[in-house]
Amino acid sequence: MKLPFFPEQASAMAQQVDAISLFAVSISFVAGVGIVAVLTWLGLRYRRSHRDEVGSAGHSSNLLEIIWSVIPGIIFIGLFFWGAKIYFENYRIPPDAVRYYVVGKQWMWKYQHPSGNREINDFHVPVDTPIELVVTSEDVIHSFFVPALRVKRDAVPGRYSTTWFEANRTGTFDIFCAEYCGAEHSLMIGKLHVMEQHDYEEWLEGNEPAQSLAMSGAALFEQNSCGTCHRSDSSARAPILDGIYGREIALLGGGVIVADDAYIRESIMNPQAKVVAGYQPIMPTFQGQLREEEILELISYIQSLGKKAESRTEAAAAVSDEGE
Ligand code: HEC
Ligand SMILES: [Cu+2]
Repeated sequence: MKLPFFPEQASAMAQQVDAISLFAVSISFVAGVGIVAVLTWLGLRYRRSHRDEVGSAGHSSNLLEIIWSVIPGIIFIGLFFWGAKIYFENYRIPPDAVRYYVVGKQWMWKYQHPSGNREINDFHVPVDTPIELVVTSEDVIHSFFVPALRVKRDAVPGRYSTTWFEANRTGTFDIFCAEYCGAEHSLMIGKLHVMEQHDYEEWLEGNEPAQSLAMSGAALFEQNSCGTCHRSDSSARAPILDGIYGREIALLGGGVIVADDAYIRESIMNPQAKVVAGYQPIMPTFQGQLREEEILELISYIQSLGKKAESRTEAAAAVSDEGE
Protein backbone atom coordinates (compact mmCIF):
# COMPACT_ATOMS: atom_id res chain seq x y z
CA MET A 1 0.00 0.00 0.00
CA LYS A 2 1.66 3.21 -1.05
CA LEU A 3 -0.12 6.50 -0.67
CA PRO A 4 1.62 9.72 -1.61
CA PHE A 5 0.18 11.57 1.39
CA PHE A 6 1.85 9.30 3.94
CA PRO A 7 5.62 9.47 4.55
CA GLU A 8 7.50 6.36 3.41
CA GLN A 9 7.36 3.33 5.69
CA ALA A 10 10.55 1.95 7.19
CA SER A 11 9.16 -0.33 9.90
CA ALA A 12 6.38 -2.82 10.53
CA MET A 13 5.05 -0.33 13.09
CA ALA A 14 4.75 2.32 10.37
CA GLN A 15 2.54 -0.05 8.37
CA GLN A 16 0.33 -0.70 11.37
CA VAL A 17 0.00 2.99 12.20
CA ASP A 18 -0.89 3.78 8.59
CA ALA A 19 -3.44 0.97 8.41
CA ILE A 20 -5.36 2.23 11.42
CA SER A 21 -5.14 5.87 10.31
CA LEU A 22 -6.37 4.94 6.87
CA PHE A 23 -9.19 2.89 8.34
CA ALA A 24 -10.30 5.74 10.62
CA VAL A 25 -10.15 8.26 7.78
CA SER A 26 -12.04 5.94 5.38
CA ILE A 27 -14.78 5.19 7.90
CA SER A 28 -15.19 8.90 8.60
CA PHE A 29 -15.22 9.62 4.90
CA VAL A 30 -17.85 6.97 4.14
CA ALA A 31 -20.01 8.07 7.09
CA GLY A 32 -19.61 11.76 6.22
CA VAL A 33 -20.49 11.28 2.56
CA GLY A 34 -23.34 8.90 3.50
CA ILE A 35 -24.90 11.40 5.90
CA VAL A 36 -24.74 14.24 3.40
CA ALA A 37 -26.16 11.99 0.67
CA VAL A 38 -29.12 10.83 2.81
CA LEU A 39 -29.68 14.39 4.02
CA THR A 40 -29.80 15.67 0.46
CA TRP A 41 -32.06 12.87 -0.73
CA LEU A 42 -34.51 13.30 2.17
CA GLY A 43 -34.47 17.06 1.67
CA LEU A 44 -35.45 16.69 -1.95
CA ARG A 45 -37.84 13.76 -1.48
CA TYR A 46 -39.83 15.25 1.38
CA ARG A 47 -39.54 18.94 0.58
CA ARG A 48 -42.53 21.18 1.07
CA SER A 49 -44.14 21.61 -2.32
CA HIS A 50 -47.28 23.62 -1.37
CA ARG A 51 -47.60 26.51 1.07
CA ASP A 52 -50.48 24.76 2.89
CA GLU A 53 -48.73 21.40 3.22
CA VAL A 54 -48.48 20.17 6.84
CA GLY A 55 -46.16 17.39 8.07
CA SER A 56 -47.42 14.30 9.86
CA ALA A 57 -45.78 12.38 12.69
CA GLY A 58 -43.89 9.36 11.37
CA HIS A 59 -43.53 6.03 13.09
CA SER A 60 -40.17 4.80 14.29
CA SER A 61 -38.56 1.44 13.65
CA ASN A 62 -36.84 -0.27 16.58
CA LEU A 63 -34.93 -2.52 14.23
CA LEU A 64 -33.50 0.46 12.37
CA GLU A 65 -32.57 2.18 15.65
CA ILE A 66 -30.77 -0.91 16.89
CA ILE A 67 -28.90 -1.43 13.63
CA TRP A 68 -27.57 2.09 13.43
CA SER A 69 -26.52 2.06 17.07
CA VAL A 70 -24.96 -1.37 17.24
CA ILE A 71 -22.98 -1.33 13.99
CA PRO A 72 -21.15 1.97 14.60
CA GLY A 73 -20.75 0.92 18.25
CA ILE A 74 -18.90 -2.23 17.22
CA ILE A 75 -16.77 -0.31 14.73
CA PHE A 76 -15.71 2.35 17.23
CA ILE A 77 -15.06 -0.04 20.10
CA GLY A 78 -13.09 -2.20 17.66
CA LEU A 79 -11.12 0.88 16.65
CA PHE A 80 -10.35 1.54 20.31
CA PHE A 81 -8.96 -1.96 20.88
CA TRP A 82 -7.02 -1.86 17.64
CA GLY A 83 -5.50 1.50 18.59
CA ALA A 84 -4.74 0.30 22.12
CA LYS A 85 -2.94 -2.75 20.75
CA ILE A 86 -0.71 -0.60 18.53
CA TYR A 87 -0.14 1.87 21.36
CA PHE A 88 1.00 -0.81 23.78
CA GLU A 89 3.24 -2.42 21.19
CA ASN A 90 4.76 0.98 20.59
CA TYR A 91 5.44 1.62 24.26
CA ARG A 92 6.42 -1.83 25.46
CA ILE A 93 10.14 -2.18 24.78
CA PRO A 94 11.10 -5.69 23.63
CA PRO A 95 13.49 -7.27 26.16
CA ASP A 96 16.14 -7.91 23.51
CA ALA A 97 16.22 -4.29 22.31
CA VAL A 98 19.62 -2.60 22.18
CA ARG A 99 19.73 0.69 24.05
CA TYR A 100 20.80 3.97 22.44
CA TYR A 101 20.65 7.38 24.06
CA VAL A 102 19.26 10.47 22.37
CA VAL A 103 19.88 13.90 23.88
CA GLY A 104 18.21 16.99 22.45
CA LYS A 105 20.01 20.30 22.77
CA GLN A 106 19.37 23.68 21.20
CA TRP A 107 19.69 22.95 18.28
CA MET A 108 20.98 19.51 17.60
CA TRP A 109 20.42 15.82 18.31
CA LYS A 110 23.19 13.91 20.04
CA TYR A 111 23.34 10.13 20.07
CA GLN A 112 25.32 7.62 22.11
CA HIS A 113 25.73 4.10 20.82
CA PRO A 114 26.15 1.23 23.30
CA SER A 115 29.68 0.82 21.89
CA GLY A 116 30.47 4.37 23.03
CA ASN A 117 30.28 5.88 19.54
CA ARG A 118 28.83 9.36 19.50
CA GLU A 119 27.12 11.22 16.74
CA ILE A 120 25.45 14.55 16.14
CA ASN A 121 22.36 14.80 13.94
CA ASP A 122 23.32 11.83 11.75
CA PHE A 123 22.30 8.58 13.40
CA HIS A 124 23.49 5.17 12.16
CA VAL A 125 21.58 2.06 13.19
CA PRO A 126 21.43 -1.55 12.04
CA VAL A 127 18.40 -2.87 10.15
CA ASP A 128 16.07 -5.58 11.56
CA THR A 129 17.26 -4.94 15.11
CA PRO A 130 14.96 -3.76 17.88
CA ILE A 131 16.42 -0.49 19.10
CA GLU A 132 15.45 1.15 22.36
CA LEU A 133 15.78 4.91 22.54
CA VAL A 134 16.20 6.66 25.85
CA VAL A 135 15.33 10.25 25.05
CA THR A 136 16.15 13.28 27.17
CA SER A 137 17.05 16.94 26.80
CA GLU A 138 19.87 19.17 27.91
CA ASP A 139 17.80 22.37 27.91
CA VAL A 140 14.19 22.85 26.76
CA ILE A 141 11.53 20.41 25.58
CA HIS A 142 12.26 18.93 22.18
CA SER A 143 10.59 16.05 20.40
CA PHE A 144 12.47 13.32 18.56
CA PHE A 145 10.54 12.52 15.42
CA VAL A 146 11.28 10.05 12.62
CA PRO A 147 8.28 10.16 10.29
CA ALA A 148 9.34 7.08 8.30
CA LEU A 149 9.21 5.00 11.49
CA ARG A 150 6.14 6.78 12.90
CA VAL A 151 8.22 7.29 16.03
CA LYS A 152 7.88 10.46 18.05
CA ARG A 153 8.91 10.97 21.64
CA ASP A 154 9.26 14.17 23.64
CA ALA A 155 12.72 14.98 24.98
CA VAL A 156 12.02 16.50 28.38
CA PRO A 157 14.83 17.93 30.54
CA GLY A 158 15.41 15.83 33.65
CA ARG A 159 13.36 12.91 32.42
CA TYR A 160 14.17 9.72 30.52
CA SER A 161 11.46 8.82 28.04
CA THR A 162 11.77 5.57 26.18
CA THR A 163 10.51 4.34 22.87
CA TRP A 164 11.70 1.78 20.36
CA PHE A 165 11.70 0.86 16.72
CA GLU A 166 12.84 -1.84 14.38
CA ALA A 167 13.60 -0.59 10.89
CA ASN A 168 12.79 -3.22 8.28
CA ARG A 169 14.63 -1.65 5.35
CA THR A 170 17.89 0.14 4.81
CA GLY A 171 18.00 3.72 3.66
CA THR A 172 18.27 7.29 4.84
CA PHE A 173 15.33 8.90 6.58
CA ASP A 174 14.55 12.32 8.01
CA ILE A 175 14.80 13.16 11.69
CA PHE A 176 13.02 16.26 12.95
CA CYS A 177 12.48 18.10 16.17
CA ALA A 178 8.70 18.22 16.49
CA GLU A 179 8.43 20.65 19.39
CA TYR A 180 9.05 24.36 18.85
CA CYS A 181 12.23 24.98 20.82
CA GLY A 182 13.55 28.38 19.88
CA ALA A 183 15.04 30.38 17.03
CA GLU A 184 16.73 27.54 15.17
CA HIS A 185 14.10 24.89 15.81
CA SER A 186 13.62 24.35 12.10
CA LEU A 187 17.33 23.58 11.73
CA MET A 188 17.24 20.90 14.39
CA ILE A 189 17.15 18.11 11.85
CA GLY A 190 19.14 15.01 11.12
CA LYS A 191 19.28 11.83 9.10
CA LEU A 192 18.69 8.29 10.22
CA HIS A 193 20.93 5.89 8.34
CA VAL A 194 19.57 2.36 8.51
CA MET A 195 22.35 -0.02 7.50
CA GLU A 196 22.87 -3.74 6.98
CA GLN A 197 24.27 -5.37 10.10
CA HIS A 198 27.77 -5.87 8.63
CA ASP A 199 27.83 -2.33 7.18
CA TYR A 200 26.90 -1.01 10.60
CA GLU A 201 29.67 -3.00 12.25
CA GLU A 202 32.12 -1.72 9.67
CA TRP A 203 30.91 1.80 10.32
CA LEU A 204 31.39 1.33 14.08
CA GLU A 205 34.92 0.10 13.48
CA GLY A 206 35.70 2.96 11.15
CA ASN A 207 34.53 5.37 13.84
CA GLU A 208 36.15 3.59 16.73
CA PRO A 209 35.30 5.47 19.89
CA ALA A 210 38.06 6.21 22.36
CA GLN A 211 36.11 4.17 24.91
CA SER A 212 32.72 2.67 25.64
CA LEU A 213 30.01 4.58 27.52
CA ALA A 214 30.73 2.62 30.67
CA MET A 215 34.46 3.39 30.39
CA SER A 216 33.79 7.11 30.01
CA GLY A 217 31.53 6.77 33.02
CA ALA A 218 34.33 5.13 34.99
CA ALA A 219 36.60 8.07 34.16
CA LEU A 220 33.93 10.54 35.29
CA PHE A 221 33.44 8.54 38.48
CA GLU A 222 37.14 9.06 39.12
CA GLN A 223 37.22 12.76 38.14
CA ASN A 224 34.28 13.64 40.35
CA SER A 225 35.70 11.72 43.30
CA CYS A 226 32.59 9.58 43.62
CA GLY A 227 34.94 6.84 44.71
CA THR A 228 36.02 8.65 47.86
CA CYS A 229 32.63 7.73 49.32
CA HIS A 230 31.46 4.91 47.06
CA ARG A 231 34.28 2.45 47.56
CA SER A 232 33.82 -1.06 46.27
CA ASP A 233 35.50 -2.48 49.40
CA SER A 234 33.63 -0.52 52.05
CA SER A 235 30.08 0.59 52.58
CA ALA A 236 30.90 2.65 55.66
CA ARG A 237 30.23 6.09 54.18
CA ALA A 238 28.11 5.34 51.16
CA PRO A 239 26.38 2.35 49.60
CA ILE A 240 28.42 0.10 47.33
CA LEU A 241 27.12 0.66 43.82
CA ASP A 242 27.99 -2.79 42.44
CA GLY A 243 24.85 -4.59 41.38
CA ILE A 244 22.38 -1.89 42.42
CA TYR A 245 21.20 -1.34 38.85
CA GLY A 246 17.71 -2.79 38.44
CA ARG A 247 17.55 -3.87 42.10
CA GLU A 248 15.13 -2.73 44.76
CA ILE A 249 16.60 -0.16 47.12
CA ALA A 250 15.22 0.39 50.64
CA LEU A 251 14.80 4.08 51.37
CA LEU A 252 15.08 6.11 54.54
CA GLY A 253 11.62 6.54 56.04
CA GLY A 254 10.37 3.30 54.50
CA GLY A 255 9.48 2.39 50.96
CA VAL A 256 11.51 0.77 48.22
CA ILE A 257 12.37 1.88 44.73
CA VAL A 258 13.83 0.09 41.74
CA ALA A 259 17.21 1.57 40.81
CA ASP A 260 16.50 2.48 37.19
CA ASP A 261 18.01 5.26 35.07
CA ALA A 262 15.68 7.90 36.48
CA TYR A 263 16.48 6.95 40.08
CA ILE A 264 20.23 7.00 39.49
CA ARG A 265 20.02 10.33 37.72
CA GLU A 266 18.04 11.74 40.64
CA SER A 267 20.53 10.25 43.12
CA ILE A 268 23.29 12.24 41.41
CA MET A 269 21.46 15.50 40.69
CA ASN A 270 19.29 15.67 43.78
CA PRO A 271 20.68 13.15 46.30
CA GLN A 272 18.49 14.38 49.13
CA ALA A 273 15.27 13.51 47.28
CA LYS A 274 15.57 9.79 48.10
CA VAL A 275 18.06 8.75 50.73
CA VAL A 276 19.12 5.12 50.99
CA ALA A 277 18.11 3.54 54.31
CA GLY A 278 21.00 3.34 56.75
CA TYR A 279 22.94 6.31 55.33
CA GLN A 280 23.32 10.00 56.11
CA PRO A 281 22.28 12.49 53.43
CA ILE A 282 25.87 13.64 52.93
CA MET A 283 26.18 13.18 49.19
CA PRO A 284 26.68 16.55 47.47
CA THR A 285 24.57 17.43 44.44
CA PHE A 286 26.25 17.36 41.06
CA GLN A 287 23.62 19.65 39.56
CA GLY A 288 25.26 21.96 37.02
CA GLN A 289 28.53 20.02 37.08
CA LEU A 290 27.64 17.16 34.77
CA ARG A 291 26.16 17.32 31.29
CA GLU A 292 23.24 15.02 30.43
CA GLU A 293 25.53 12.83 28.35
CA GLU A 294 27.94 12.50 31.26
CA ILE A 295 25.11 11.41 33.54
CA LEU A 296 24.19 8.78 30.96
CA GLU A 297 27.81 7.59 30.96
CA LEU A 298 27.80 7.35 34.76
CA ILE A 299 24.57 5.34 34.56
CA SER A 300 26.15 2.98 32.01
CA TYR A 301 29.14 2.62 34.31
CA ILE A 302 26.95 1.80 37.33
CA GLN A 303 25.01 -0.64 35.17
CA SER A 304 28.29 -2.33 34.12
CA LEU A 305 29.26 -2.65 37.79
CA GLY A 306 26.16 -4.79 38.19
CA LYS A 307 27.31 -7.15 35.48
CA LYS A 308 30.75 -7.38 37.04
CA ALA A 309 29.21 -8.11 40.44
CA GLU A 310 27.07 -10.85 38.91
CA SER A 311 29.99 -12.54 37.22
CA ARG A 312 31.97 -12.18 40.43
CA THR A 313 29.29 -13.98 42.46
CA GLU A 314 29.07 -16.58 39.73
CA ALA A 315 32.84 -17.00 39.85
CA ALA A 316 32.70 -17.18 43.63
CA ALA A 317 29.96 -19.81 43.39
CA ALA A 318 32.06 -21.78 40.90
CA VAL A 319 35.05 -21.59 43.20
CA SER A 320 33.07 -22.79 46.23
CA ASP A 321 31.61 -25.58 44.08
CA GLU A 322 35.12 -26.67 43.20
CA GLY A 323 36.10 -26.53 46.86
CA GLU A 324 33.45 -29.05 47.81
C1 HEC B 1 30.49 12.71 50.13
C2 HEC B 1 30.29 11.33 49.80
C3 HEC B 1 29.66 11.03 48.42
C4 HEC B 1 30.12 11.39 47.19
C5 HEC B 1 31.33 12.23 46.81
C6 HEC B 1 29.22 10.76 46.25
N1 HEC B 1 28.23 10.08 46.91
FE1 HEC B 1 26.75 9.02 46.05
N2 HEC B 1 25.98 8.64 47.88
C7 HEC B 1 26.54 8.99 49.10
C8 HEC B 1 25.70 8.53 50.17
C9 HEC B 1 25.97 8.72 51.66
C10 HEC B 1 24.59 7.89 49.58
C11 HEC B 1 23.44 7.25 50.31
C12 HEC B 1 22.49 8.28 50.81
C13 HEC B 1 21.68 8.91 49.72
O1 HEC B 1 20.92 8.20 49.06
O2 HEC B 1 21.82 10.12 49.52
C14 HEC B 1 24.79 7.98 48.15
C15 HEC B 1 23.92 7.46 47.19
C16 HEC B 1 24.20 7.35 45.85
C17 HEC B 1 23.42 6.61 44.91
C18 HEC B 1 22.20 5.78 45.23
C19 HEC B 1 22.76 4.44 45.71
C20 HEC B 1 21.77 3.40 46.08
O3 HEC B 1 22.22 2.36 46.62
O4 HEC B 1 20.58 3.57 45.88
C21 HEC B 1 24.04 6.72 43.71
C22 HEC B 1 23.61 6.10 42.38
C23 HEC B 1 25.18 7.55 43.88
N3 HEC B 1 25.27 7.92 45.20
C24 HEC B 1 26.05 7.90 42.88
C25 HEC B 1 27.12 8.78 43.05
C26 HEC B 1 27.95 9.27 41.98
C27 HEC B 1 27.80 8.88 40.52
C28 HEC B 1 28.84 10.14 42.53
C29 HEC B 1 29.89 10.96 41.81
C30 HEC B 1 29.39 11.79 40.70
C31 HEC B 1 28.60 10.15 43.96
N4 HEC B 1 27.56 9.33 44.23
C32 HEC B 1 29.34 10.88 44.86
C33 HEC B 1 27.73 9.65 49.25
C34 HEC B 1 28.49 10.21 48.23
CU1 LIG C 1 14.09 21.08 19.36
